[in-house]
Amino acid sequence: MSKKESMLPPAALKLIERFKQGEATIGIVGLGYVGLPLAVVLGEAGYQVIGLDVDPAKIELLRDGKSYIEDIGDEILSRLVDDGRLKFTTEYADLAEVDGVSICVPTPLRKTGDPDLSYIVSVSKALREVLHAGMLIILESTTYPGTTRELVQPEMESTGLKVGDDLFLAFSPERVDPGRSDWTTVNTPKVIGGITPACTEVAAAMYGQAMKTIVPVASTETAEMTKLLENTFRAVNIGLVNEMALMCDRLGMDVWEVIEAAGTKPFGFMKFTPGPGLGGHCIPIDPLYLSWKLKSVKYNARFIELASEINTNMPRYVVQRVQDAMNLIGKSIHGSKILVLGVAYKKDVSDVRESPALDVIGLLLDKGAQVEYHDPYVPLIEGEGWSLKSSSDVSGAVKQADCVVLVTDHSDFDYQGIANAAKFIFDTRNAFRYRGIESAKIMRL
Ligand code: SAJ
Repeated sequence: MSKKESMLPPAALKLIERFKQGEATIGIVGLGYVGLPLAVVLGEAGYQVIGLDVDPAKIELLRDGKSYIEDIGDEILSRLVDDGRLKFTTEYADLAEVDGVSICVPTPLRKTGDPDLSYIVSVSKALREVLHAGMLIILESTTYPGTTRELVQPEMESTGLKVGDDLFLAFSPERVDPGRSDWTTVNTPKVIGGITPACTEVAAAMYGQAMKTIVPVASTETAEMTKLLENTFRAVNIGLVNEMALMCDRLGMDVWEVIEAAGTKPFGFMKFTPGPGLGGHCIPIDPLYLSWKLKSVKYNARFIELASEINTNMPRYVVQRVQDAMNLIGKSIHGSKILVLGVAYKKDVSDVRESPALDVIGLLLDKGAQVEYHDPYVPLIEGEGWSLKSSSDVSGAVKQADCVVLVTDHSDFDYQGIANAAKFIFDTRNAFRYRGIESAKIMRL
């Protein structure tokens, strides 16, 4: 036994042994794009896994070995289900005997823009009823520094059990990038911060059997803040490059050429590209958890606020640029046929959460345009007071449109065919020129 292990409480040592011997059972609460891949990875590592979700339809599909997450195939899922390694339930009572639980529930924003921790709170209260000595809880949901200690720990300790002695509590940020196959749950380094050092050790032992690289940090707050830095870094840099687009427009310069040239610097620079706005359920939202927390200590997180302001304004800027471009060809947006190509929040995914395309379409409709869209991944979309179906006849829609606005640069669009057939194109992603397609009828952000 190492010196470090000899400092651990007996319950920690026992739990670490159970993880290392592969005798442990793990519960996963929340079976979305984080929880389901995590359940599969832990099952593959040899654990017995019980996946819990409040949606009975999801549980029914999973019990039948049917995956609803693009990164998880039916084959691997059904193999683990058939082997009895993966079980699924809607009942917290089924977690009463597990050794560890990972909480992978959403942390959205309320309409007011404040963090919505209701899912974490409800799960903590439900888990309280099945908590037992010698159990580990890991929170994975992205949240502001302090959440694990201020919200989850009191709930756990209201049972009379003491975190760090009888049971263990840690935070470990999810780093899942949906659709990515090079960096996965297994090979992406896993940051883990415990309420106490023993909590960190126990959590590292659980994940260490399944993941290649464990990165222990000093506390749950450090782990929570690490994730927020990662995604704030992206939001701020995307905001910067979007403002570069506005500045280059003002100066009559080509921002895409500037970025390509800057991107040739082999060190000290990381390329981001401008676009129609900031979509997805991570990057637009996570930084606002941080700025909200800082307000509680009377600090104004200016970079985050400014980036959010710039990124949020990009759909309006795109529509203004389309309006100006159409004026050049003697047309107004009002009454014109406009085809929006691609509405998912980023290329080659079907997710439309926070997608800027919804704002672009809403603004075009407000200006009186006749709007159609085509997105092979998204059959139907709804905005405030409108809903549209994806046009099935994309070549006909391209031909009939007065202007085609490329919002999401899906890889499988026929860019050359679109360029040949369209009257006029506004490209918010530089997608045509990236493919060597240039024409006087193609304007860029
Ligand atoms: N975007 C730009 N310009 C860029 C990069 C992105 O406008 O240079 C836009 C995208 O179109 C999208 C939004 O920003 O609308 C977010 O894009 P993203 O590439 O950050 O994609 P996400 O939201 O899927 O981010 C995920 C993140 N994963 C998690 O939060 C767990 C992020 O940490 C990953 O780095 C990112 O995937 C990735 O690398 O693809």
